[in-house]
Amino acid sequence: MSQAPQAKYRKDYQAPSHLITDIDLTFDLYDNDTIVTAVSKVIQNADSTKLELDGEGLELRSVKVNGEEWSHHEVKETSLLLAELPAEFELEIITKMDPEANTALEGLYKSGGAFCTQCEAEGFRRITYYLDRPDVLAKYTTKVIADKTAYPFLLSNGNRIAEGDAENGRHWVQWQDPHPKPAYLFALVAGNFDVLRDKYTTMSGRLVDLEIFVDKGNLDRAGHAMTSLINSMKWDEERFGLEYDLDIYMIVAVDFFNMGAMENKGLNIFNSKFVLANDQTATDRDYLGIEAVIGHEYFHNWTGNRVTCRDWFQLSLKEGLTVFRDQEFSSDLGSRADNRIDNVRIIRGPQFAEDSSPMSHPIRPDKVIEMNNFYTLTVYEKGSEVIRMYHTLLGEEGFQKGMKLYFERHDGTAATCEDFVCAMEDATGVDLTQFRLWYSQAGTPTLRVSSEYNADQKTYALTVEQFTEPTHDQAIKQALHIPFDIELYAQNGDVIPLVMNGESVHHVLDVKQDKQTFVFENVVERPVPSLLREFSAPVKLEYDYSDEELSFLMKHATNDFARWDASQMLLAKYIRQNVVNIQSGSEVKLSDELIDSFRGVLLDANLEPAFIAQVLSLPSINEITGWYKQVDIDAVDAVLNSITVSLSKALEDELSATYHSLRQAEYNIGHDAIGKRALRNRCLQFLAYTEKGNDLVIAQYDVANNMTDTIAAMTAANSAQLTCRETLMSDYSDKWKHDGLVMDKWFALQGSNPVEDALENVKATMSHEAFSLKNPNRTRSLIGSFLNTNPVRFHDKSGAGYQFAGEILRQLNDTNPQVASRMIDPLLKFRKYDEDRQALIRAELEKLKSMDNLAKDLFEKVTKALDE
Ligand code: B3K
Ligand code: ZN
Repeated sequence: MSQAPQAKYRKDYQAPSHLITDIDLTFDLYDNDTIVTAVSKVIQNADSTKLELDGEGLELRSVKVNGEEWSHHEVKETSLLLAELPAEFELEIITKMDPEANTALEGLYKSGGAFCTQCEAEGFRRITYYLDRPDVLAKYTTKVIADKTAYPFLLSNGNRIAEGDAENGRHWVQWQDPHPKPAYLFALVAGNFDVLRDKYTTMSGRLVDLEIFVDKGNLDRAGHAMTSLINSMKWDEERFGLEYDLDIYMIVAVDFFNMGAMENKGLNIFNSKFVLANDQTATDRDYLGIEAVIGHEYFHNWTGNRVTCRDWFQLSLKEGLTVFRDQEFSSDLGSRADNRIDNVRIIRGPQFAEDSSPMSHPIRPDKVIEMNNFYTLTVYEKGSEVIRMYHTLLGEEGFQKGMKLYFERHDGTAATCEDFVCAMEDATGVDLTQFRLWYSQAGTPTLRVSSEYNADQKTYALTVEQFTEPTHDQAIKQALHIPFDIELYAQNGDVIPLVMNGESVHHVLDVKQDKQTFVFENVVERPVPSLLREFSAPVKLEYDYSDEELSFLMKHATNDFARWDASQMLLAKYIRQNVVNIQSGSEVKLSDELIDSFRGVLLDANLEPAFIAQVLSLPSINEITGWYKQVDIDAVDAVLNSITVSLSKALEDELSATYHSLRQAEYNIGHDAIGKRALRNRCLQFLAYTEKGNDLVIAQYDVANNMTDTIAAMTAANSAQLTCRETLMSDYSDKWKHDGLVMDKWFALQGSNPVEDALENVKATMSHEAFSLKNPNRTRSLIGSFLNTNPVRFHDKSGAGYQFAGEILRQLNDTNPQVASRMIDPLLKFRKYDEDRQALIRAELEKLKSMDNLAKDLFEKVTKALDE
């Protein structure tokens, strides 16, 4: 590396030296020599005659100011410096770039046969020299010129204003976006597609054209995306009063894409994984994922596009808020409890893990080397939990008042997280001074709770202590404002009204101090407390529940989430205990109490099947890893396997009865049907470990009329290592080998295959005809699942798994640093493992660090991990 990459700090924010009000772009598209002409109207915004424009990987052809060649310019490594500029001018820049060589999939690149773009966070600078920062908002006009046969569709943001034919079989289309926007929302697509069209009438009666572009032949897989889009538009009007603001909304599905999707104004570009689905190719989870991501990108139109971010440190302003909105959307359309449980699993698993890793950062980071490294679970998912806490503290009405004021104040501008807090405060009169700490403090707070019942006084005292362990980035922590939702139950299950100082109080307590005691009156018997209901804050809860109390809560808590949470706490107790048992050479034991509680849930006809399926899902090994300073991965794995086997033995009859009773002849994706399949397939995962397992799994695979059941059978065969595994895997591969997206499920199973020679198997799978390290979906499916969902094999003490990861990372560093940077995460957490493993992982990190061309993305993570 010529020079170590430099960090940027939030505190150094400065307004731009110039504003750009309009930009007129012309793209003459060719695979290797695309010429971009950018004509901008530029106005001085500070007392400066110099302007430094961002640019990377560009070949400068010419610079003109007010029509004259401008010699006062200097091409630097990542910028173009212009000098002696007038106060206001027209700037014309012509550059050349090579889309086909762009394997990083950032800026303008080719996906399959199509041209497409990805500009967030800082990809526009790979298209032309520009002020590539989110607080510079301009009106875009874009002309796209390309070969007419190969690229019949030429798309960009806004409305189509003109089109025509050009020389040599080429044609052009010109687009104009009336809404000023930052460069990261720019998009361009050129290709040959099938188009699914529909229309939507907004609440004020405007007609919007909806168009979904998919690869030729995939039209029968676009329907669910369209339904999801229409549902999103309707939901945002009904719940948030927000209406769409252009006459056309386009979504293009591409196969080569670094993340899920991108909210470019009027022209979303999607990873095809989040568009394409039919019964034969997609699982229920895929369908729900599509609904969530289509919703998410649509909701960005207001929270992200209409009000954007002043700088990238503010990313959670749009992402946390938009994740909250998409979670609410999914919850309103489907099961609230099921969604909440899924979201909480993510926080307690990978988000808590990130908090305690070298990459730990607050939802509003203070220091960034590569912005793409901060599209994290912390910014997104914890960011959404922070928005949810406003909602819990202010209620739906107060929250919506705050949203309204936020839009009134900031529509059409670039705002900060502080602006958002102010809007919430000013709209409701609630003081959020201490609450603001959630934006600046990293790490996971712990709430340590104890209780004391006084039978004479009839009082019940809950003492709540909060503390946050130091994180890699911050040593000193302060007390946060934590909404703490509780309920107290009498022995018969009745809810005990909460009374303090003679007055009835709300069930959400305001925890604000390091240590605080809440004394409840008129409590006539010792109650069972339900704590942190709905996971009212992203914290770890410590309370010494007995097994009886947890079983009681599994039956009597008034909401599904709390009942599920009790089941998880009960399991957690046994997992911890049994890890100790295994380490000391004794056997895994479960109590009758635990087995009876799970049997009770399985047989309870009043419970939703989806909920029962959640109760029967053990915490992931990654979540469990977070419970320990150093984890014994082999012991945890052995315990999880034994618990699965024990439960399947103890509950075999009930599991089997449930499994057979839930068969559905027809496939549909209604939420009831999804819930029933979820439970049935959960039962199958247990039954796979019984004697009948192999036959049941084969039978299900053979008769399955949908991908959910097919994959469930294969997953069961994979985890229980059934003899039928090979046959099912090769049958599937024969059928789907020409479809990378469908093969991803197969690659993921290969990655997570617990077989002893898993690594050799993964390596061999890399030469499968459907695999390519150039495609991020393929890479994530095979390599990502080996690194993240096959802990025992990946962490094999020979170190072979780490060496393999290192090799792949070095390759990806050269072709696609963003994907490399996602892949490296499990290695950053090496301190979780024993000394020998630590040394082996460190060696791989050191090797990466010594690379000459180490990308900023990996540089940032590797140095953070090693320099602690
Ligand atoms: N805003 C994009 C994410 C861009 C990631 C850039 N590395 C998708 C989303 O969150 O909706
Ligand atoms: Zn987003």
